[in-house]
Amino acid sequence: PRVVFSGIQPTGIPHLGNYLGAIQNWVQLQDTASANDKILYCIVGYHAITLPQDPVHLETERFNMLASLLACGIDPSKSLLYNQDQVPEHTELAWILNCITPMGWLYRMTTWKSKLAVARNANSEEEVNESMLNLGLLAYPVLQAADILLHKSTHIPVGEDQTQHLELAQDIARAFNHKFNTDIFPIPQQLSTPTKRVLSLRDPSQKMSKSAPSEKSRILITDDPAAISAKIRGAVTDSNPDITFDPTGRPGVSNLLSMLAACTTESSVADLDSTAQLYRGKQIQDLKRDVADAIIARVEPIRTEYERLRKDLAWLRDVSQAGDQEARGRVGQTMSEVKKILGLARH
Ligand code: AQP
Repeated sequence: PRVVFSGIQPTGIPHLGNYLGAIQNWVQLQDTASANDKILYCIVGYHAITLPQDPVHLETERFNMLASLLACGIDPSKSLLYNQDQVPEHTELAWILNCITPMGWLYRMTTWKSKLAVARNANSEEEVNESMLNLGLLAYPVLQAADILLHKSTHIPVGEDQTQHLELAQDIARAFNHKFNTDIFPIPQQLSTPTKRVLSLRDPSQKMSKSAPSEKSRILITDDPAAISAKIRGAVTDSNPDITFDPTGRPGVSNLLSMLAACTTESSVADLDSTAQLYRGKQIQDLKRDVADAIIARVEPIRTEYERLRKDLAWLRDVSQAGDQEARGRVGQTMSEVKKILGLARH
């Protein structure tokens, strides 16, 4: 049986990258799971607080994320959907894993390096070095490994930006198993979608991200048709008028083609060269119009469902509390096994 697990930070409404790179796959895995599989998705509040968060805002974002995931098709009768921050074993296991993870592994993470670069740019006046950033930010991927290993997860559907973190989780699982001569943790495998990486509409050298300053850089699953059309019309491409698929040389236009394919084809493998051929002799505006229409067709039902669900706070609370309770019930066994292995069993 498979244990499918993934998480998302409550740091804003999900964008098309989160949806096409991860959430859509979560729904598909949930809907095609066999009776023995376990499907778990969580909202990772403890990851969100590795950067400063306004508490009132964070509370709202946690509900927004819950409503977003439900609107995208996560079904609490098929998947266990819960809040990581309401299950203390996540941080308990993270502490244990902190104690076997060399800091060198963490300093190598590109996410850590980019957070450091952002901090340096924001404080260009003063010298910013690693020792001035918070420990939680460095340990972020260890908490992620704990999230995964706490459920003995086998399959992890995430976007390409998470590959390095997932490899670290595999290394930590192997290190724990080896150190204590056990096979308690399966080595988790990454599951990717064909649209592994959706790019920013303003700067196609970057991934689409919730935290990028420009709202025009991302399409939210709650954007209305007019907003989607405007953002796609403004998407940065290049000066070559031809429409060709070349992700390295022409990331902007290639991003439009891959979003189009992801929103129109039902099959899991999109042949982007042949999508590009359909636009031979046409203009970038023609492509942008079709991309916007395809995204609107995908997003509009989600947006409407989100609006409906977000008003039903009582139901959201019920779903969330039931999920948290079930999750707390599931993790005790693994934690007891881990503590026994360490010599920390209850007397
Ligand atoms: N641009 C992307 N393309 C494909 N997949 C993506 N994911 C994120 N951005 C893209 C995938 O979405 C899942 C949940 O992301 P997250 O919120 O936990 O992580 P993140 O990488 O921090 O996402 P953001 O949107 O960029 O948020 P901020 O700006 O707050 O850091 C993951 O599976 C991720 O791979």
